[in-house]
Amino acid sequence: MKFGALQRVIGVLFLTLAMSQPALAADLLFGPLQLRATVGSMPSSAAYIEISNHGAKSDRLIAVESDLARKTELHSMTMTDGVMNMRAVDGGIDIPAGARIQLAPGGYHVMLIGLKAPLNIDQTYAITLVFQSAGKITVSGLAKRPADLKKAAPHYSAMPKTH
Ligand SMILES: [Cu+2]
Repeated sequence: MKFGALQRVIGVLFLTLAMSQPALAADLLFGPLQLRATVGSMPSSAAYIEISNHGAKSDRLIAVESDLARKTELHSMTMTDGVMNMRAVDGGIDIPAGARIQLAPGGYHVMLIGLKAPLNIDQTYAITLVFQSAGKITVSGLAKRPADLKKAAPHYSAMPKTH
């Protein structure tokens, strides 16, 4: 009887292993891609997206590619003594199992440097996200006015209650 139970466990393990490979990409869920529409001949712009990892294993956003600009980089933005600092992310952004990362104005963003053409309001553009485990995933979304871009949501769980 014990042996039978073990066999069943092994059977389930094999099934899990067989299914885990194609299911990897589906473990990542994406919010809408948003791009900052350009004004005049702005040389660069940014793109934003929310990524949730519903899988059992952590993944990492290691790079971003696009045909929209000469260079596409993953950037972070931090405030130091009231000064905004923007820099290329070194080594990518970790997305632990069950976690969600937000690329949004004021934080992580996809930097499009040397745009080949303007990004027009309400037009659709695509970028390719490169993940360590899930590989390349192309997402598309609309360019929006800066005022219409979704801001980074506060981390409610980490925020102390006020009043
Ligand atoms: Cu940037």
